[in-house]
Amino acid sequence: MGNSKSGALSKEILEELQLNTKFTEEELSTWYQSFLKECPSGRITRQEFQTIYAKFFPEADPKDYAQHVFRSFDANSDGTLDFKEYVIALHMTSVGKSSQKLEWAFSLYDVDGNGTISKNEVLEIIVAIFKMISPDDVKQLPDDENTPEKRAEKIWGFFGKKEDDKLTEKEFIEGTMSNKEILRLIQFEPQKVKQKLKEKKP
Ligand SMILES: [Ca+2]
Ligand SMILES: [Ca+2]
Repeated sequence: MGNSKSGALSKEILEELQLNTKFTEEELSTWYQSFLKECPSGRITRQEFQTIYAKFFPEADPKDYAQHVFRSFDANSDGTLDFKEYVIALHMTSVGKSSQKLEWAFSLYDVDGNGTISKNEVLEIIVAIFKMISPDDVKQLPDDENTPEKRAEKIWGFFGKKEDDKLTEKEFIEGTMSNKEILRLIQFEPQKVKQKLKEKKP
């Protein structure tokens, strides 16, 4: 408030976002105004992000998954999402090319951020995903993927990895692109949340 920066996007950020996302200047400026209306501080905290998720999954427990998604969006790891991180994240997860989506998925699964994925990290994300699947839907799942452990085991097997092996980003992306089954098993598409977030776009 009273800060001249709060009303408009800086030229620098605007140019960077146009370059990275192909949104137009008008789109970004209008979007920024509605972002500021929702988040007057210009930043989304982890707590606020979790609250958004919780609203759309009233019967599930999306807290853990929301935490992981938040971490993967928080590019500079400062514990908040600014407009730039928010736009790039939404771009990557909704309209981005599939290679960008998979880069994002890699960062989601690389829980400790060390550049490789372990089997435990796969399990951790799948456990979080299972907390968001309704019990009725779990009943519909094939027998070899109806628990987090089985599903993680199946994914790991598809990559041809041994128990203590690690997956590099290249292996993850190439494996996922060449095997639709892996792609299906690693993802959870929170359509409702995405649609709601997209409504903030002009
Ligand atoms: Ca941040
Ligand atoms: Ca890791």
